[in-house]
Amino acid sequence: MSNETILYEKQNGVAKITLNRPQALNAFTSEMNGELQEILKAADEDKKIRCFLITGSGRAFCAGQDLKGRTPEKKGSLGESLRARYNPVIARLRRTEKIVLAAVNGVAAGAGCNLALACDLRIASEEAKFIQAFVRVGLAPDSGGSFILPRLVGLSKAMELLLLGEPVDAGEALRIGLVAKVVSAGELPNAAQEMAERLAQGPRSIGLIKRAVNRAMLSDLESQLDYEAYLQEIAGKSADYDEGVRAFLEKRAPVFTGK
Ligand code: T3D
Repeated sequence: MSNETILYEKQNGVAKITLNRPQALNAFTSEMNGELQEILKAADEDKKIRCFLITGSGRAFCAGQDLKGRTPEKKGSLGESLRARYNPVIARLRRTEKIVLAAVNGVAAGAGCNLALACDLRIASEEAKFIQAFVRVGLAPDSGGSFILPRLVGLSKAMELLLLGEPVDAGEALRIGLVAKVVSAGELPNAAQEMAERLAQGPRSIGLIKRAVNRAMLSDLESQLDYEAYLQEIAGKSADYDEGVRAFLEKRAPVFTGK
């Protein structure tokens, strides 16, 4: 199966899913979210697949929501967008018993960062950067970031990353436990495929390990995803969000007013 915005390949029990809008750093459009949901469902139902490997085309992993579709005339309801387009993806990645590995090949920002964090493991290239970019455009965290990030790095570091929106490079990501391993950009595809195949060949219990940790750490995920959507609906109606998007598209720093 191969679509325009998502590429899909199967090899040795691994479903390799590549976000494929490199000209926009693999930012999400509705079409891309829809294709991703379809492909994840198909991979989840395929008994031969035991591991998902998610990566990006070109120089980025994923820059989150495509902000070109978020001007005041086009933005619509951000709460509805999250409930229909992002939350089902995050819930699927966590709830499948298949192990999900992200090969973070470049920048992962906003919902793109939280997509990577919702995976079970991350292997990063030296070029990778993780950015909780929401605050930079006047938004609150979504796609599970408010729930998963503090569980990965602790409350204090999570608040720092969410409130300041500064990039975390690959070395720092390894140090704070965001990623399992860092390799060179050239090594990433093989290193990630190798790790994915090892997971795909693991015992029946690896799915049970995931279920156990989900139950211990993530049992309220769905209600937090819904709460994030509620908060993003408020943020999406703010003047600061309109300014944040305008500033990004005009390639300048935003001037926020707190409104
Ligand atoms: O439904 C909803 O709206 C709610 C859900 C929200 C979830 C979210 O994800 S909100 C957060 C959205 N994402 C961001 O705020 C990140 C925006 N991007 C950036 O901050 C930067 O592009 C990066 C830090 C990711 C990378 O910077 P850099 O300097 O390496 O690249 P660049 O020059 O900024 O971007 C390269 C091109 O990609 C550029 O296009 P151009 O000028 O060459 O034609 C840029 O506009 C485009 N691009 C990057 N990110 C996005 C994007 N285009 C649309 N949307 C993007 N998110």
